[in-house]
Amino acid sequence: MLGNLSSKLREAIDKVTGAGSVDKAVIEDLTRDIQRALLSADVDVSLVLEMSESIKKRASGELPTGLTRKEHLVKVVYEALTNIMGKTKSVIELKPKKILLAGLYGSGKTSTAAKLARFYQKKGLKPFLICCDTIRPAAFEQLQQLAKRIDVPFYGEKGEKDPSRVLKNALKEMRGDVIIVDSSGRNALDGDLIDEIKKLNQILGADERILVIPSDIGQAAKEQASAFHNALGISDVIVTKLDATAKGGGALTACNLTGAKVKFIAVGETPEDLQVYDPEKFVARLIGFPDLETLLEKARSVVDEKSAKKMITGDFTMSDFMTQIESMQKMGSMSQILDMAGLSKVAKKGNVDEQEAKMKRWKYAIHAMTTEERDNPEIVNSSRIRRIATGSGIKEAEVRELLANYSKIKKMMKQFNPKKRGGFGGLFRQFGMKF
Ligand SMILES: Nc1nc2c(ncn2[C@@H]2O[C@H](COP(=O)(O)OP(=O)(O)OP(=O)(O)O)[C@@H](O)[C@H]2O)c(=O)[nH]1
Ligand SMILES: [Mg+2]
Repeated sequence: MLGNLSSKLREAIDKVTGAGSVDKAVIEDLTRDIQRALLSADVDVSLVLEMSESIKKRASGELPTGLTRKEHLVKVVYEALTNIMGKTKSVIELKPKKILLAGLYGSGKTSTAAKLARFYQKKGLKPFLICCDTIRPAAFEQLQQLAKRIDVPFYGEKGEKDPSRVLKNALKEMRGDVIIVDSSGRNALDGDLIDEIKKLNQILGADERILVIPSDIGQAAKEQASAFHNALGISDVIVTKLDATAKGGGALTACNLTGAKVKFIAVGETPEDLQVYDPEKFVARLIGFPDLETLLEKARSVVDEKSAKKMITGDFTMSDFMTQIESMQKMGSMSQILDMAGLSKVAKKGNVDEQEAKMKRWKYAIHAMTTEERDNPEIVNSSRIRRIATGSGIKEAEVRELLANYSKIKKMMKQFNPKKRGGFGGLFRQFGMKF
């Protein structure tokens, strides 16, 4: 899978780790190899330069404790790729929504429409499919058959030439909660296509404007992504045909250009062949590193255990507090964490969303603090609060609440310090943490 990029990147990493010591020349060499690998995978040139610079900077940096140079390099390359395509497993919101699919001829829009319908159907929602491809002769039948196969309602008007009219009628006629609109493709980008899809977007008021790109798109990705992005404001990317051998650089380019992230990947022709984007699985394949998941797990536990220990013993600064908040966000949304902890039933949905939004605002407030304030939050007086509030766009009352929460948690943690008798030591030892 994604053969070229994977073997070249892997070779580049192996070469460095084969070298006795990692000096400037070795890092230069690595950077050039990575550039070559990305270029040959059809990643856009300016993006290649940008990425290889950041990889170079980080690869020459200090080696984190607990990681070998090789592990560190894999992690750096991994992060450079996922920064663009999506750092976390995509969270798919299960609520009523309107989806518009865009992409050139044969990119996989129609198949993806059915795949998405099947996905939401399995999650208990009521999707319906609308065929707004009035160009290709068999487009109507193709989607109709797929819809029948997965038992999802379908709307189309055979013989009608105006896709806007079809969409308007469909919206009047159909009831359901996930509306999926398939649009027509073209051989090349042209004004008609762009005008047509813009109109469809206006009528639909799409919540998700998804760019469907085949994994073998190559250098054309840039032009297509920017044309669709200018017309619609692409919100997500779906990469199709990842079951076939392909270079895959186009996905990177498209995400970088639109700022959108990969939402799903398609790995076959049937409606079942859709997977939620998972950076670890995706990039492991991309850089040809099957044991990537284990490696990242290790890297994460080194970092997290250190900060978790600080947290648990009550010996933490505002920065540690932020690390905790960030690592929680990296793990997915708060609602997912509550889910994992079996708490989702307890917390009403509204509260969880509120909590999540609050965590985000806290993060902004902590960012607006000086290093001194983060290390010693006790020094944050009223005038500092005012400055932090202004700097982060957060209400003063909320900055106060953050500080109060920090102190409260710190006090509580100190009280239950696992090193002390009657503390939480036993509990944490059960989870394999030693004190
Ligand atoms: N192997 C494989 N084939 C795929 C995948 N996605 C789509 N295809 C196939 O690619 C071809 C084109 O897919 P469509 O879904 O019709 O593409 P489209 O974008 O709707 O094409 P137009 O409507 O002509 O613009 C079909 O033969 C699909 O079965 C995939 O993930 N893997
Ligand atoms: Mg189609």
